[in-house]
Amino acid sequence: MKTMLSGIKPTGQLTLGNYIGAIKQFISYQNDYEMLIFIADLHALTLPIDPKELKENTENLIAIYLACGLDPNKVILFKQSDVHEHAELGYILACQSNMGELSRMTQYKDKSSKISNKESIPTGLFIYPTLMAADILLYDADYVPVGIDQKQHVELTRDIAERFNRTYGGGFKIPETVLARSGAKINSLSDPNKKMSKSESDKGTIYLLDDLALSRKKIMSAVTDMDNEVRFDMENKPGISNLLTIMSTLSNRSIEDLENEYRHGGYGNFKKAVADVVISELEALQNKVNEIKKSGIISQVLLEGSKKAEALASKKLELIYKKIGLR
Ligand code: ATP
Ligand code: LTN
Repeated sequence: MKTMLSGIKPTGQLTLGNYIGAIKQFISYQNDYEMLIFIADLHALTLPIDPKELKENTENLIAIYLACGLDPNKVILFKQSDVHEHAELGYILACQSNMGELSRMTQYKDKSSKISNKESIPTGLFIYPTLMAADILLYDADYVPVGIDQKQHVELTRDIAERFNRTYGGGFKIPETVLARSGAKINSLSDPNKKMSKSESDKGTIYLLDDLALSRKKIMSAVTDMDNEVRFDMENKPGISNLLTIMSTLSNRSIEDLENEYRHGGYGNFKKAVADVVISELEALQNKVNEIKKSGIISQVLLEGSKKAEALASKKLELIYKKIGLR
């Protein structure tokens, strides 16, 4: 069976973008692959984060993974910092990468451009992709399902792995990106040309665990256009197209089907239908998350997951240490 691996950073409240673009995809694959899903908590340190908030986000993220239906009997579910091999291989791969390729990463450019004093750009933000490469390469992942914004990091992982294999005579499997079939990019409701993002909290972001009435309000005031026709056209009608994507992925209905039903019914009517679908999904999810948190199973799930992950990771790290002459 092929191996699939992915992770999410506990940097904030999870959004509808994470849910549609990442978590729902993971669930759909869990029967078909050897699957590893982790909480990328070391990655959450690349920008300043409050320790208490990091702990809370981490607990919520695991609870959400479980509530959405990731089954710990099928999937190795763990926390990155519980498996020390990630940080160790991350260092080795930082030594295999160069400043040029890391400077070209879009996420680095975006996030560092928001820091006015260039001297204070955190080094961790710069070498983030080498840690991500370690996450992937430690487990010989064949496939890495991510949103479109992460594709460049998986490509860099391939470059680093190929370079390493050439230099040291093999060692790593070359992974492939798997993009979400639809919903690879859910956009902000207030600025539909921008990704809905958990670290840029604003009225355009729907948080999975947020107050439902507030989320409904955000959908009802989503930015659209003036022509009042519900039709998918990413270029000229990004707001409506984004809402169509959201509704289509959550209701398992095709975009054409939705266009046919809502085309001439007015935007208010369409937005209400989108809100109904989103809210009913979030309500069920929130109830399950609360149950899971109360049940106390989280620490057990993580303990078992990290043992399984560690068994695989330690073997790979030993092999790499041998290849480069550390053993
Ligand atoms: P940040 O805003 O801090 O960059 P993020 O919301 O992008 O964070 P990540 O932890 O980087 O969240 O992403 C987790 C996964 O969710 C990744 O696979 C990412 O591609 C996917 N994802 C995040 N936002 C969206 C979105 N708006 N649409 C689709 N997928 C998304
Ligand atoms: N960088 C990713 C999270 C992430 C990841 C990974 C995804 C860290 N390590 C390994 C897939 C595979 C992000 O910001 N979404």
